[in-house]
Amino acid sequence: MTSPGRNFVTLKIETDDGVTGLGDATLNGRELAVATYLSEHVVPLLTGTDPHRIEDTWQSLYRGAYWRRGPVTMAAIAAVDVALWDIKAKVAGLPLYQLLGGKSRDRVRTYGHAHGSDMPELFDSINARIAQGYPAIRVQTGIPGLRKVYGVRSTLDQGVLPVVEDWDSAAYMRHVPAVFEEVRNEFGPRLPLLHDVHHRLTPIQAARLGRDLEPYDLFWLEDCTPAENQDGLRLVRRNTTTPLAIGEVFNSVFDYQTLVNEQLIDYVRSSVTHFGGVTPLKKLFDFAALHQIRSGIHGPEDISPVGMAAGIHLDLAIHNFGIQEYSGYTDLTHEVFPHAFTFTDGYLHPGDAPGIGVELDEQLAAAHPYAPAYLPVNRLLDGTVHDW
Ligand code: CS2
Ligand code: MG
Repeated sequence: MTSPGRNFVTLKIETDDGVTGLGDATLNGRELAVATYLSEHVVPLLTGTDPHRIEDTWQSLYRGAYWRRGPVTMAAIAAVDVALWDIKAKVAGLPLYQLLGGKSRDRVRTYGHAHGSDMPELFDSINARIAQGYPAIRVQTGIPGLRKVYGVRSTLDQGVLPVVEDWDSAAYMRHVPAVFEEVRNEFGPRLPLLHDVHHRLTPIQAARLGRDLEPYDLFWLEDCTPAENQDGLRLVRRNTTTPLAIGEVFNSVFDYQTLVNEQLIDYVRSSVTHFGGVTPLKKLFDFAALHQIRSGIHGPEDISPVGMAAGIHLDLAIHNFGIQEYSGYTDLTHEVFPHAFTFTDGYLHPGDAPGIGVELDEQLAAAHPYAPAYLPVNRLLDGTVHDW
């Protein structure tokens, strides 16, 4: 575990021949649980096994635990899976994307985050992202009467207890269409715009918001309602043509079964790190492709450069790529995880180093130890807990 600006959990696997592979097991706010799951329950099972048997290892960790799915389990399995892919690709002397079928495109389109508490601040933030070359931009905004721009953390909220934020869905729904009206007027019709509702609306509210935002031609509306209620998306889908993206908190293909089979969404948002690794995420993307659903891998700062790199290899290789979220990292994080992937003019490339192309500076990592930190929690104006 290391905290070069925020906490990351990294697994390193070493073979008898001295080949090493890295995997990301970071679960924001629950890091110690995954680290312990790995060290106490997974590492003893791996010692002495054949690192080339990736599918078999995945199945034995998934089925062999008897207790299935869940973010802690799947982040731990993901770390093993990615480390083994890293090893296999290094042994082959190839960048991972070559083992996934080779490249389907030359580079990986990203979107960046813009946010502001009011319109001038938001416009400045969008202009800053455009100046950095981002070809698509996620727009989040302050809501009159609420204290904070929601769904955004500017700094690491370290501390023993989570920060409490406030929320009012009615105020939000009244305000957001007006924000997109102004953004479209200022930046024109071509700039791809995204928006994250962060699980806060009911299906009928989400349907209404999707409809209200149709004139502004969003690239996607993300997590419009808590999607463990997959049936709820039928109501949203029937009522709006705004494209929908879901899945950053999912950890298994079964979380998507209704959403994909009934084509209720347009983008699947899972990351390598939280979905059990490259092995199951490639399967999800192939399943999604049957329904013309595309990828939109989750890429916040709480996915480490190791998990990010694994995702970029997949982005380059799959046919039904949509977009990759990329928030960048602190300078120190880039130093702790020296990497072959590049970010140029808003596009990522995994690089051509053998493996996933990320190393870990263990000394530097150790100089920045884990520090307890939680995501905020949300309460309505009367004090009721709400989805954050
Ligand atoms: C967000 C995330 O990137 C996104 O779309 O929803 O920043 C999310 O809040 C964090 O990953 C939570 O750890
Ligand atoms: Mg999100």
